[in-house]
Amino acid sequence: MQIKTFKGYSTHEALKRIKKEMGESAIILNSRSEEVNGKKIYTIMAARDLGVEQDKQEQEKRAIDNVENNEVEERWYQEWKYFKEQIYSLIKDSLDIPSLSSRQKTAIRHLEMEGVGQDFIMNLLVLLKRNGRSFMNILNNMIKVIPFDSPKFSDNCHIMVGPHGVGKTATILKLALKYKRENKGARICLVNVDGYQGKGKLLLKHYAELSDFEYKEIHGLKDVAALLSEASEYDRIFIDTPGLKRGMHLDLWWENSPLKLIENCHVHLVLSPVYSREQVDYYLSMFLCDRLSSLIWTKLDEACIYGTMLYTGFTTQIPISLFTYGATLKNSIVVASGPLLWNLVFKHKLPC
Ligand SMILES: Nc1nc2c(ncn2[C@@H]2O[C@H](COP(=O)(O)OP(=O)(O)OP(=O)(O)O)[C@@H](O)[C@H]2O)c(=O)[nH]1
Ligand SMILES: [Mg+2]
Repeated sequence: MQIKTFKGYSTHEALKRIKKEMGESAIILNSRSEEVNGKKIYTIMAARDLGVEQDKQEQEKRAIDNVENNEVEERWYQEWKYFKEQIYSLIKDSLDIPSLSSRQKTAIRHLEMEGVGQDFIMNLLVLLKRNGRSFMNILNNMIKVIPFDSPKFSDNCHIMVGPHGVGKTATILKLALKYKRENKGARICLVNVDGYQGKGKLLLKHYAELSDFEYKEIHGLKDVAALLSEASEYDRIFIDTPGLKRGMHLDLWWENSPLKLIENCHVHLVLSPVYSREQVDYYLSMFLCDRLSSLIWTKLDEACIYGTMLYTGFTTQIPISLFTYGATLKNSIVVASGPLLWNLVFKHKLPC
């Protein structure tokens, strides 16, 4: 797809240019006028689909380039990881912190066993040595938690991204039902960009019918333009996306997706503590980018350790916003908070 801005001394002139360059199938995304040196200039933003086939070819070519670059990066990463482990064991032994109580030492050992990773432990030890503040204060500063219902996430449009099968569709349904329960008469729209995923699409459609939500599908720019023109009618719009192919990156996928027209939205990366740190690293290499607003952790009920949540929160500095902890849609979702997180990590206590 192609998006371009056209200018003219009249809308007619700008439209003529659009027609000439983009053809009859072009769609108008927005238009505005401004005065420049006393003359009115009309600016129109238009878009056209270059065709699914061309988009697909471009995506595949870029995916192959990515795989080649990733192999070189992977070798560097493994070497660097090895050096870091050596340095870590040397520093850890020499880092004598007399003020550490036996409870704190036990807590640090527990965090190590949870799999938070060496960087996390090193940072914690250095901060404890440097300013000796309360242990929990330091932990709370290392991991950001912002509840999903905080004003920070007040835009009505929420987009879920993440690996296949992590629970994106289930989380959207749980969120929509929760929002409806807490806000009587709320207008909620469920949107499927998950074109190839029959099951997710059917689930969204089914629950939309049952629960009186609006249901929409996005297949191209026109659908997004239509959604944007109605967006203010909804209290919440939840958008479901497909998992990404190996070698694809969220930024690249986004660039080629009609979703790129959406400016005001929150993009949440959905992950689960059942993944190992290596698996999380792999997913971060696919999804980590500036557009992410929060981390949502699913399948807490299926995990036996929770260190990857701290590892990811610390390495990305992206706030944790939401937890889900059950395969059923009822009573299995809660907005994140510090106490819930630490109860999970230190006591393995589920939020329910
Ligand atoms: N136990 C448990 N199961 C969950 C949770 N969240 C989702 N699931 C289950 O995980 C499976 C996959 O969930 P989906 O919502 O379809 O996952 P998805 O990310 O949308 O998957 P794709 O659309 O295939 O990428 C379903 O069987 C869900 O019921 C959770 O918090 N706990
Ligand atoms: Mg799905």
